[in-house]
Amino acid sequence: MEQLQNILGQALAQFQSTADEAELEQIKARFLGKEGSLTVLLKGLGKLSAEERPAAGARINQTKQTIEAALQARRDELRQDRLTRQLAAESLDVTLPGRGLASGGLHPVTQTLARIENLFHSLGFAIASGPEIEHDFYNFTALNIPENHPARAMHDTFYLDPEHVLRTHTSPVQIRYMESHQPPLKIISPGKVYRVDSDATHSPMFHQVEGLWVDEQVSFANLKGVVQDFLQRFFERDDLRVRFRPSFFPFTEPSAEMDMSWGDGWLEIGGCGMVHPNVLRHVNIDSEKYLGFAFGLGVERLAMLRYGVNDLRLFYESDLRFLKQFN
Ligand code: 2NM
Repeated sequence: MEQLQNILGQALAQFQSTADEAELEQIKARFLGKEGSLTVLLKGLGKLSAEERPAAGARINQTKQTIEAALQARRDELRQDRLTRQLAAESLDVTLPGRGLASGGLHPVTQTLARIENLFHSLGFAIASGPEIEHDFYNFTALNIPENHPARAMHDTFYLDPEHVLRTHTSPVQIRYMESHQPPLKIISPGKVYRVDSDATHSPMFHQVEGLWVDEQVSFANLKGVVQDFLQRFFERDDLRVRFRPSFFPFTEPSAEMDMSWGDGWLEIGGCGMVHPNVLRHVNIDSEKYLGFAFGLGVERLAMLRYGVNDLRLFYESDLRFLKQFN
């Protein structure tokens, strides 16, 4: 009896003495393991007399059950403590303010392109696009630019091979469109173009929008009206004036350069003309029945004027301090 009381007291005390779950299992072995003190007592029952044995066995088993219950209680306690600590360590304060996401914005040239497309669309023009790598035929030959024309020279044009170039204007889009559509047709072709040129006012890649209207009865007067209407809407100025100076392009005849009033002077804004009959012939449009006008505008130029940007290169330096102003 005394020994049992001792073992029980030690077991209860030692279970309480540790806060470590693995160590608790080692302590358990001291009492209930193969060599444990209670196990040894149970094995010793055989030495007792037949009369003493049942009562002693019952007491030992009772003690064993008490120890096992205490062990399980301590296990549960330690496990609960561990979970409580873990929950505290992993808790999140869902009321903290978020980190915030910086929102991006459209590049000023992209915004300008969208504005140009919207305005021409409202004037009845469809939007056409095409490849930036072009065959010599679409970029030059079909546009009545002869074999030895200076615009074909290496210093103006990025050649990929003797027959393929980075398009130097978006006119090839219009050639392709005229090949696959019958008049009347009324399109603009906005997009990237490439020329071997780089300084404060020239970028090797820039954007153009070209317009084309082919029908039985279109005149230079219509051209002037469309361009003036567009520019007045683009700059939101009813008093904006447009002036046309005689010029030369291989693909138009007659041809003109366009200026618009700006402050108390004039600014060159693009070129235009009546589509040359040779161009119409290249795309199998009857040049006796149809005629058309075409014009080209520089998108960066329009963006610089609209936003008051004085250096073209700012558009392509990816300086966020500059770009953020357009959000
Ligand atoms: C310009 C100036 C004048 C033009 C001509 C054509 C086409 F394909 F119809 F022949 N598209 N664009 C043209 C005419 C472009 O840009 C300064």
